[in-house]
Amino acid sequence: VIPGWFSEISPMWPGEAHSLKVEKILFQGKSEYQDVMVFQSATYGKVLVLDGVIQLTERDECAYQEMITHLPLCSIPNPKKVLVVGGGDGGVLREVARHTSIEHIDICEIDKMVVDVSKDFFPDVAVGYDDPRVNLHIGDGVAFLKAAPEGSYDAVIVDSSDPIGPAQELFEKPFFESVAKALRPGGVVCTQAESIWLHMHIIEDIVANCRQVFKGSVNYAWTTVPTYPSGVIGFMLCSTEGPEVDFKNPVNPIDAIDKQSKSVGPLKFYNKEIHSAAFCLPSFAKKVIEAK
Ligand code: AAT
Repeated sequence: VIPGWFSEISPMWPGEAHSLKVEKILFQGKSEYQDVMVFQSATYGKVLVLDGVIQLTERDECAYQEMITHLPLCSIPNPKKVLVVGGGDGGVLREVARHTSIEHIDICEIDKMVVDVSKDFFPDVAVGYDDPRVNLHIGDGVAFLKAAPEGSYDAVIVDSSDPIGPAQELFEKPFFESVAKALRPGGVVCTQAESIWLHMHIIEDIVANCRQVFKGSVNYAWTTVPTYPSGVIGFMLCSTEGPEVDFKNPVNPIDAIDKQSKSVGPLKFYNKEIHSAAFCLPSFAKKVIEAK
């Protein structure tokens, strides 16, 4: 550990630790679920850390939040009702709210401290909560989905932390089964699905489970986020049986929508070329993911 630097050390990426120079620690607390910290970094703006793991930085959050949201929502026509699991910082809400077709947004975040801290320190991210279509539920996403009415959502976005701690069950088959039940026929799910460089074994399990649970299409996409471990992060995109979803060729272009979003400024990362490109996999990953 280098004095004055934050190093991201975890058994999920043994033998490596990305470091950021700390200018000032702005918040440190312990919630019922995890350690919560916010610091001002020298080069990535403010940083939100849970249990020692970086959740977002002001500089690169756009890459993650825009991709995890618009990959699913631009793949279906007229999404109206969306559920976000996790994502307490509000960044995914900000992105969902760009879609004018949306009528109702539920969010189920387990940790109220994440919501409060984000509103205090990350106003450009937590701005997502200002949208009147948003309904915040504080609780476990697993229980929320079990109790959700069948066939009610067009899309579920699982913006979850890593599978150590409160998010563990969000990576397991029973959870995917309740997601499938909560979606309408031809509805879509996008879940945070870790790094092809570090977690091929986790990805392999997720893909195998999803192929059993989701009878429509099952795809893996990825993007670059410099402050996430190995600098990349992936998403599992699946659809339920019903109207076919071709994730690689978006049917709901964002360009027209983006011009209407006045309050949050234009998209910084997502566009239609990068949408399709996100599904191109390096050969080593293709071999594992497409063989399943
Ligand atoms: N958008 C920022 C990125 C995140 S946030 C993940 C959120 O999931 C956290 O706020 C955490 O409190 C919440 N969470 C964890 N478990 C649950 C649960 N069971 N139900 C509801 N919410 C939950 C993800 C960062 C990815 C990091 C990559 N290394």
